[in-house]
Amino acid sequence: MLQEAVTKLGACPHDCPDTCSMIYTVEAGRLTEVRGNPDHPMTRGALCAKVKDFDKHHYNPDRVLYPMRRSGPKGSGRFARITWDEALAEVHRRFTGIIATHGAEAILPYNYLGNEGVVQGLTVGDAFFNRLGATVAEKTFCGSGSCTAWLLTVGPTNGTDPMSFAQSKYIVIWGCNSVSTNIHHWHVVKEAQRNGAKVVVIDPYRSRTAKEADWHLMPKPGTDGALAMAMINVIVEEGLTDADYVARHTVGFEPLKERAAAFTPEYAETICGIPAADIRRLAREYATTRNAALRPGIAVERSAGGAQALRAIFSLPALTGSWKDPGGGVYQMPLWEFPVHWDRVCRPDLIPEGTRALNVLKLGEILNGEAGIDPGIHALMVYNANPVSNSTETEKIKRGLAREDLFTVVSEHFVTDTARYADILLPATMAAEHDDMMFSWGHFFFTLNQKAIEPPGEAVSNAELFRRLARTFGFTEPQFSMDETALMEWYLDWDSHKLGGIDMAYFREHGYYRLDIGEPATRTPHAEGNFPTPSGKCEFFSQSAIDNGNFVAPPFRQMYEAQQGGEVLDPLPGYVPANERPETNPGQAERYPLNIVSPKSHGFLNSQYANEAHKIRSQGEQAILINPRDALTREITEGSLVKVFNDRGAFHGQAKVTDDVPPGMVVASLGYWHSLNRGGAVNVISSSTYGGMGHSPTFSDNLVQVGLAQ
Ligand SMILES: Nc1nc2c(c(=O)[nH]1)N[C@H]1C(S)=C(S)[C@@H](COP(=O)(O)OP(=O)(O)OC[C@H]3O[C@@H](n4cnc5c(=O)[nH]c(N)nc54)[C@H](O)[C@@H]3O)O[C@H]1N2
Ligand SMILES: Nc1nc2c(c(=O)[nH]1)N[C@H]1C(S)=C(S)[C@@H](COP(=O)(O)OP(=O)(O)OC[C@H]3O[C@@H](n4cnc5c(=O)[nH]c(N)nc54)[C@H](O)[C@@H]3O)O[C@H]1N2
Ligand code: SF4
Ligand SMILES: [Mo]
Repeated sequence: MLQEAVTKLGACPHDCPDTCSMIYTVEAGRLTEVRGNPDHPMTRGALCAKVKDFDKHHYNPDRVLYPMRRSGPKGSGRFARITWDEALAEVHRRFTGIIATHGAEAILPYNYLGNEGVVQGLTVGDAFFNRLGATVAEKTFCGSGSCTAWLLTVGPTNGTDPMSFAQSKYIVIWGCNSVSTNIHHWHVVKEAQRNGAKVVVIDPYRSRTAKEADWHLMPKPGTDGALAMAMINVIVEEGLTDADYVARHTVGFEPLKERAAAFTPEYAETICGIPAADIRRLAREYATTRNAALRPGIAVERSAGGAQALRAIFSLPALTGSWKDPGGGVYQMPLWEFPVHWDRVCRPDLIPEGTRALNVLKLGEILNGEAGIDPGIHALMVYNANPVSNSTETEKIKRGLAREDLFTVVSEHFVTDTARYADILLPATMAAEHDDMMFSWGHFFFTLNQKAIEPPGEAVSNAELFRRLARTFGFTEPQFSMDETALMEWYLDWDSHKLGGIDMAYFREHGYYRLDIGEPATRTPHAEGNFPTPSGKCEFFSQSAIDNGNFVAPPFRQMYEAQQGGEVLDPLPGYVPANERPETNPGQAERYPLNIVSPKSHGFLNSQYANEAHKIRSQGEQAILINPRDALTREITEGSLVKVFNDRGAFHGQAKVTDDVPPGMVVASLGYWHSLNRGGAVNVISSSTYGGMGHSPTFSDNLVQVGLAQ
């Protein structure tokens, strides 16, 4: 007899602002289709190009299905199957040996957002590693500088609802490629555009999103601070501020005005390259159009001055009073108001007093002993992450991972560039094979992901992996034996008014719930100030920047109170020159004259899917976008195999000679695997230097040279 197809409501597990609600179809125990949920107001029934055949991803024959032990040299990717008991016993034996000799801090967890769920995501191993006494990993790949800037200026508020952009009449998308990276918000922007909104994109190259804008402005990478300060200059000089709003709901207008006085559009033009007349026009249009919204992306923070630029950007709507309008204000990362007991998830109370934290953007230095740490790292456990693709100075990471005395455990779906170095490789489930609860950084919905099929082989969820590890180490805290549903029940703050009295049964029936924090069409959270800052106002001038100094906000260093980093910060927004630009670093630019920007690809999700032939076919091989002028002087023509390099490393790609990129800059998208690409991938050239705040990365602040490959 034919079995009926059954459906389950799920959620996309990816590190993507859209957090789509999905419908899994299962026939005879097999996942046969994954669709976007038509009822969900952001998903609107459609998944992106990456995930629309998600069922096939689950059945990829290359998946890691069993625990394995390395059987070839490190990096060879050769493994032999073992049992779970053997794998766990070996991890136990090696970890306890290392703890006995070097102390528990010699063990470093490295994880990020391969999966983004409250249960299976960024924080899944924290309680276990805290209990073990391991080094606390600080993980600031994405949004950390921006969040520090946000908290200093407006505090932990969700800000503008991305759905409120339907009401906007002027939209500035700043360093964000929404068409590829936030497609479900782009639909809202398009709707506003059809209703007469002007869409402005600020991006150093003509991205897919820039091509669809009404107006595209091209600052040099890492110079947004000058542009934003010049906008403030024009708004103040031309009397375009909302004086009443400024007087009642802001702190530090006078010193900001004084700081901005130097940033005439003419001066800013010399820094960012945008004509002064355009800067004036942008400032005037933004300040004088009601319902003007800002959407800064993740890329703005990726330079020495990125976070300071963002503080200037976040100051704009308080200067003009656009927080008063539905579809005004700023959509940054609206994750602050999800009612989750993060202290229960991460268990900071289990961290032994005095345990050090290390930032894993510096993994190469850490593993090679350059970071001057004692004890050095003798064991590394990687899960939800692929540092060889996504971290910085990745040649150095590979050298570190090749150390014979380093014990490396990796939990993965595939034998990634990182997994190739594992001593013990463990099989992980994909989304349809486990339960999870997703918060979002691109809308206000909690979304339940329900297990729809049994995992293949011996794959286990991350939560189950840490249950098994905790049992092996004899840890008895109750959460180490709670199943996924019990964890969700315990983690969510069901008493919060934002959950409106619903329960798990509601989620199982409906799949998602919109937080009770106002309706998108009318919502104006800061019309009357109400900024959750120390002063209760929008802080142009931040006393805490002086008093408390730099800090890494949650969630980047576990989800508990912000960590103070010590260095005193500038109390005002401003322009800080990039580390690596021809004007600021002429010595380096002599050898490496081109700035490189490495945004997200359209077809991959960070490094995920970049091992699947059909996805590579639609995305194309690694391309290096270069201006015809820079190509000509290097005898590069369309399709030439080129080498991109600096002192940190070299990788190859195919030249795409195009006016989409201005002279002096090249673009190479993130995600390609070293093992499948000729000679490395883009992060071999990325510096591990922090950006200005929150220990953000500097992926947009690197100089390289490009030449024909030999
Ligand atoms: N298709 C796809 N979608 C994704 C992802 C993916 O890998 N693929 N990854 C997800 C993740 S983890 C994230 S964080 C988001 C990120 O999504 P976005 O915020 O869109 O970030 P990026 O794609 O890195 O960069 C966006 C744009 O910023 C520009 N840019 C780079 N440097 C600068 C600068 O200094 N100033 C300005 N003004 N612009 C600059 C780049 O040219 C690029 O076009 O996307 C998520 N969505
Ligand atoms: N040059 C450059 N570098 C960048 C960026 C850039 O724009 N330019 N972007 C940065 C940003 S914004 C981010 S967010 C980071 C992303 O860095 P990562 O979080 O490392 O990125 P992903 O490639 O999405 O995921 C890593 C791995 O997690 C695995 N995984 C997925 N789900 C699970 C699971 O449930 N369990 C386990 N055990 N594993 C799982 C996947 O198979 C994948 O190999 O990269 C950063 N690096
Ligand atoms: S990757 Fe983003 S856009 Fe694509 S299905 Fe997942 S949440 Fe939706
Ligand atoms: Mo990210």
